[in-house]
Amino acid sequence: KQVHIVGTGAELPESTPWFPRKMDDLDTFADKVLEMGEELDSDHPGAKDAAYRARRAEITKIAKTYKTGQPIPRVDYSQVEIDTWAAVFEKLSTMFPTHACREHQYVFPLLVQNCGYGTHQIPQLEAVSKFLKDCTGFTLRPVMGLLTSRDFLNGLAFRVFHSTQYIRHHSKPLYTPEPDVCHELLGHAPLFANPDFADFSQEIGLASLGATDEDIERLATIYWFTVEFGICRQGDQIRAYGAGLLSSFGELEYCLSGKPELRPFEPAKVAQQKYPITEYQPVYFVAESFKDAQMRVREFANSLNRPFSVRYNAYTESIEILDSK
Ligand code: HBI
Ligand code: FE
Repeated sequence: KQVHIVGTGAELPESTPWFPRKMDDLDTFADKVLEMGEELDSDHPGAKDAAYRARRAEITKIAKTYKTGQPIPRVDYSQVEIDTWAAVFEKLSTMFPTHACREHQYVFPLLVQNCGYGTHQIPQLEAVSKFLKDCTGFTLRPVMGLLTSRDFLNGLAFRVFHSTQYIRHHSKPLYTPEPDVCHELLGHAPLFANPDFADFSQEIGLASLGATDEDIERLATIYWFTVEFGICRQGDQIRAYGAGLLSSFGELEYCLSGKPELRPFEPAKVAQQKYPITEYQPVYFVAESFKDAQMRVREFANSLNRPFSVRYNAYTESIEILDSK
């Protein structure tokens, strides 16, 4: 189906990859998960635990059937699951005051007050999603596991963050090879309550709509070194804002230890950086602020090879396509 570009009568080139145009187009992502959606890799701590796998299937069923606009169904977590959360929560919350950026520290107590954050329960996605919506318009959507980079980034254009709802295996509370509810709620959620960070994240999402596969790769790399592993300058200190850091006891310590290499956040360079996914990062990029990072990403996005530009209409929850670059 051809799509007209506003104000020109021109059409999107046939070769443009499909992208969601309205919020409920995101419903089509539900069953397109990469590995670990249902099956677990052989090196996953829960791979041989049939009860754990069955429990995951029970929880991911919510994401499989979830539709735009519905409240996210609650999960009644077991005591074993709550104990896993508690171990992660206790360990990380002692480090946040010295290692997390000020935006994360500002929001964290609000999540305790409003969303049930604490040692003794796992917060419900619905409560967190409602809170974020009030702060910045961001919402959470339950997801079965890893989405493709394209689908995952496209969601951000709508201020939607795809969030897992299951928890890591209890045998290794401080380790997970994939996103889980601890990573999403302790690492990601607090930052999406910050308006500048929300704008920054959406900027990456907008750039990903209809982008070529090569440009998706570049944007996914920028996402990796910011939303997942970003650090930022705050006064005379550096602090972590990336969720991969804020949800990892070991790497949170390491990234600010002076050992890894730190470089300034310049998207064109960041986009070319190779990175390991199972070890600590050898290099981190330092943002001066979320506003500055957003401006740089916008400039980078304009340099990409896409013959149209887009903007999000929050009233209609849809994407408008414009011809001017
Ligand atoms: N899918 N559910 C989910 N969560 C993520 O954090 C995620 C993803 N897919 C890809 C991805 N992250 C990134 O590594 C980038 O490729 C965007
Ligand atoms: Fe993440």
